[in-house]
Amino acid sequence: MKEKIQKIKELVEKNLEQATDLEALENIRIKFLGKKGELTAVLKGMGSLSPEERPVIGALANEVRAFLESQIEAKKSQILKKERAEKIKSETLDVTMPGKKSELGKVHPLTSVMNSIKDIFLGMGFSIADGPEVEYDYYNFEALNIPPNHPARDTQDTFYINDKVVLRTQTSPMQVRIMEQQKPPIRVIAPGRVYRSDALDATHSPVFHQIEGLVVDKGVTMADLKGTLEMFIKSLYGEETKVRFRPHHFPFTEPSAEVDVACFACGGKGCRVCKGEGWIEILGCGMVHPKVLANCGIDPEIYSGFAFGLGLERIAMRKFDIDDIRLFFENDLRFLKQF
Ligand code: 2NM
Repeated sequence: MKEKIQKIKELVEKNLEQATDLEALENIRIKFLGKKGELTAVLKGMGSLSPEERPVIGALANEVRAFLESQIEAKKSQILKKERAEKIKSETLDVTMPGKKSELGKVHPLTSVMNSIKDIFLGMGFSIADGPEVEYDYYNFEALNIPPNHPARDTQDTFYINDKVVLRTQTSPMQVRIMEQQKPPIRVIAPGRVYRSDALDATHSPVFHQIEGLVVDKGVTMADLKGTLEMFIKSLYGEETKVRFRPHHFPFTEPSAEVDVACFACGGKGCRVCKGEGWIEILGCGMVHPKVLANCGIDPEIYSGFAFGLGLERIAMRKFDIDDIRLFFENDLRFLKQF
């Protein structure tokens, strides 16, 4: 039995010399030292030995097993070292190879105009509010003094989720929420996506963006409205821009106005861009209706406020001379690359 063990030892050593990869190494381990391996088989046959021989052979077998295991480990690290060296040798860097150009994305034109507008209002001390696009009918209409039969509520314009829930048609519901939560002074803009059930064409999209603003405090007047909006428009379009306020009607403001700027293309003479008007409408505004303030828990005897709203797409279309609103939403790279 001693000889058998000695033989196995020699065989393993011989096999190890020839092994060149990890797989061969593992096969050797299994063949000789594994559960069904040759050395294990020898140990299993120890029952036939005499009681004197048994401990001697047992010790020898264990000694050989330990020796062979360490031999295998040594060979293993030798092979790994060699494989690593070969890998490093084969992976030389060609520093003269031209690099891969990674293309930079661009800011979407709507985002770019939105950022400019936000910056202007932040600079005037406004904060920015964000809120739900799926909104209660109450916040979108009722609280804003838009009664049940008002044409703005017509199902032709509004996407209804159910009797009480709509996709917001303006961002002013956010301002109702703010007036409910905050005591004046309030100075906030609410930018975001709004939804109207319009057919898609060159100038209409069922999804577009609005920025609405709100200021509420003691003693806020129409003069504050005019000053703030003139400053905003001149920051956006340039200091020389001519601005005019025209009477208008909104259910949530009284009095209400629309604001025009002198056509940047013809300077006011009338041309294709302003459709002969000489003026281009930019935004709607007004003094917040006392009923709206009261609906939101603000006493209209103590506080007053002004509000305004503008559409982002129309401003961006004019700024970049884009004649089709659909271009903003199609994500055609040939379009987006130009900004
Ligand atoms: C506009 C025009 C005029 C407006 C009113 C309010 C609120 F909540 F304070 F009543 N938010 N926005 C408003 C006023 C919006 O958009 C053309």
